[in-house]
Amino acid sequence: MSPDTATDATAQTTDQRPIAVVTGASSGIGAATARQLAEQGYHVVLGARRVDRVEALAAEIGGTGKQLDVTDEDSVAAFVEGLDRVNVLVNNAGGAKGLDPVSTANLDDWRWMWETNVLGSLRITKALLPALIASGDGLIVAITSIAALEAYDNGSGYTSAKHAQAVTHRTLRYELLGKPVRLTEICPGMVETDFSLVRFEGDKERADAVYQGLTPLTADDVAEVVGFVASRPPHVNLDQIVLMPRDQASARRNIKTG
Ligand code: 8X3
Repeated sequence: MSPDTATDATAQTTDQRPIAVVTGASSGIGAATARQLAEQGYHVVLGARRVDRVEALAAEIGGTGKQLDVTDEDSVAAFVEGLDRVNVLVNNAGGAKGLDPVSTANLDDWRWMWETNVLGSLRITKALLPALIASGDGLIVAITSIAALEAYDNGSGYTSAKHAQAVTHRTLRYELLGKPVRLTEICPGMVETDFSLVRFEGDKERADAVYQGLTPLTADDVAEVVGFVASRPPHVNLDQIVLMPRDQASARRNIKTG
């Protein structure tokens, strides 16, 4: 097996490319980021629950695809097994479920949002932190959201989870001061991916309606920003980047809402 089609950790050790780990890499921003970083010369290790998808994409971009459920300790342990050398971690796995007011909040949806966005990012970060520090020039990118900066009606399960994920990430920025690891938070607004399809439990009509009447960002728009961040020299830390479509001015205001 050539290093370009490596599918196990053993093969990675013979591959001299820097290693980037991307979670939630089976679609959307995660998949686009994996492609972007591979183009920039990284051996990308892609993790997602849908292992067939990450294996297929890994084969295409000369990376490694592994099953990963960030909500499951054992899955995270198996995923990081053999990952002794890591230069970049992109915490992208996460998402939203539902749009319920606080008064009728669905606790199962809340649990899922907190488990994936907050604890999921925490699990992977903890597991890979020693390798990122040992790399001498590590980078952790958290894909949060403008929901990590603002509250909006009916979104509290997601906005609270994104705020918590972001604060954990920002705290780590302080805690790692003096260590060779950069930390960047990327806060996208409306990006047309399967984000809304997941939020609305597969209701395509409702999901499509979110992006109708305006031009949203694409997953590639966000991935290019991750690529820019990763290509900065070691002394440059881009702390927080907010990107929205021109048609959106905040989580609560876009050209449709006025
Ligand atoms: C997605 C952006 O505005 O739907 O993270 O919360 S928003």
